[in-house]
Amino acid sequence: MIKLYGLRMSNYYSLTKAVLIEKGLEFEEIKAPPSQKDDYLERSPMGKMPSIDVDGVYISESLAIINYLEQIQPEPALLPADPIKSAKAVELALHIKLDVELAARRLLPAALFGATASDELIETTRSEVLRGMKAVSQLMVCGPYAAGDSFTLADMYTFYSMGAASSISKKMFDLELLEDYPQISDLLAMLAERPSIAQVTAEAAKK
Ligand SMILES: N[C@@H](CCC(=O)N[C@@H](CS)C(=O)NCC(=O)O)C(=O)O
Repeated sequence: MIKLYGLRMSNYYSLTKAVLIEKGLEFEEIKAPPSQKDDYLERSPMGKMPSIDVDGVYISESLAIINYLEQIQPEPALLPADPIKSAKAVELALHIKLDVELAARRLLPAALFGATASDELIETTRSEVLRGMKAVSQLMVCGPYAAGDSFTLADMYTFYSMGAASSISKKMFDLELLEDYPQISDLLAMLAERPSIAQVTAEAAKK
């Protein structure tokens, strides 16, 4: 059985868990906070969560894990069969992940743990996040799902990465990130009701 390592408080752990549930795969959750210890790095070379263990083989990085899960359990598909539509869904997921969430994440220690951040870092991050949002909104179809008429991994990244970026933006820039993007807000509300995502949220609240 697949072992999923990490903590329920992590958005990328939650995303990966939601994908496992979507695909109806059996898995075991193993609590493993991020660490730089050798045994952890063997599973996840940057010491981050999540990672999975498949019969002694470790895979880190949510997108690599999802790619593996998509191949061992093609249905329900998280990517459209059409190659162009599939590439566009991955493109969108990557822009959300790298240009919005990862940009905002630089201020996570300040937003969540009271670390100090220079005015320069705050301003640079704000402008990068806004640039990322512009790129994402250009690609986001909301028809009704992020990349078109079917649920894809871009919806998973929309839910889990956009939520994190919104919280950081509110705290650090006093900015409602989604204020100018009502369609993305509506999509987030719809995704929150999706059974796999709702289950992950409920279980994370239990701790
Ligand atoms: N690119 C990674 C990101 C994973 C990530 O940033 N995980 C965070 C928790 S949400 C983490 O482990 N942070 C600890 C650290 O940065 O050392 C993925 O997609 O899986």
